[in-house]
Amino acid sequence: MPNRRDPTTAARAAERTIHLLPGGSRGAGVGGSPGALDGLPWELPRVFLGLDGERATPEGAATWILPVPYEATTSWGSGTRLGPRAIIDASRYIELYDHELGRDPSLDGAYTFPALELARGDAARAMAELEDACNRILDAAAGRRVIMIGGEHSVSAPAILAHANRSPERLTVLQFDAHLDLRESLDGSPFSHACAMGRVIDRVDLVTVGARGISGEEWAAASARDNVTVITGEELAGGVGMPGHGGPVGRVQDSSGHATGTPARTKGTQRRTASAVPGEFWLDRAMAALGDPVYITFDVDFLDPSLMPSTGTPEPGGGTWHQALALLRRVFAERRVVGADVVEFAPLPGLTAPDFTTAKLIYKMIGYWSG
Ligand SMILES: [Mn+2]
Repeated sequence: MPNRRDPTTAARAAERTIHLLPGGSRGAGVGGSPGALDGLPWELPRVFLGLDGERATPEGAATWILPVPYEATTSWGSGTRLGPRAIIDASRYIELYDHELGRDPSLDGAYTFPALELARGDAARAMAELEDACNRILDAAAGRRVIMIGGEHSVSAPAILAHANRSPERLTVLQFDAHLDLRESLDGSPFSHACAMGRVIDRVDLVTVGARGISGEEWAAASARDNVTVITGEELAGGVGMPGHGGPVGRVQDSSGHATGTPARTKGTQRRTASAVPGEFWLDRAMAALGDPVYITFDVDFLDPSLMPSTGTPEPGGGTWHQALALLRRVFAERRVVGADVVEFAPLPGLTAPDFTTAKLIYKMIGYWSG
């Protein structure tokens, strides 16, 4: 665990203290206190990365973190309402220097909003409140990166709609998920976490990676649409994805690199030859199907439950940490990403590694996004 109170940090903290005083000591949690108390060994602020000073202010931060601990329609395991707090707590122990990038992305700053508390007992109203909030936050963001932390997956739909409504070009959603979430409704609610993509699929193109818990209805819906590309968990593992099914493999690109909308029902042997990196054809196929701009929704159950048990509907056979980063790295490098969320994290008491994994995933996204 990195010690944020190392000499370098302390020196920076001393600089910050000068303009925080008197009486505005953010880190101390003793607002209005005499400045002399600023030097006490207070814990790091309970905000993303534990930042303080100018780079943790809305104006001074290039990234805004929006916690939305909304949980209403969970199918099995519960606890996504506790997700944002656990992620934020864990994020304070991330090593801020990113050796892959050779820099410290936190220097661009990150501001953490208070959590949004949406209407309870009325999902339609809650979703309307969230879409309104996203619209107003995106207006205020003025180009800053906004990352929403769920909460259950249903929160993604209003955020995606807010982005789609303000994008002159058609938006592509890149979904990391064990599930397609393409149901029309679940348990009588069209706003269920299992319907998040079903609510937006008429408005956006969809590339979904890691699917392995798929209903017959969803598979049929995905197959019938040419704006949906599915990369299954089997395909991630080097298989061909739903062997014998054919299945929805979505758009392909012609030689100019332009998406054609032609169903790419390729055979496994052909697909391998096109890959620059053997065994990673799925990565090329995901990139080929991705339009521009892109919104990323990352359901943590994309990750294998051995790595990510802290989620409501875990499925075996998921993606690895490095597969997630490999795709994220390319998407941020090769597309214009307009927004992102990380959802469905439900902390398990006594098991902190998944909290840290999710926090670090968000920090890697910030690093790639700012590259
Ligand atoms: Mn899921």
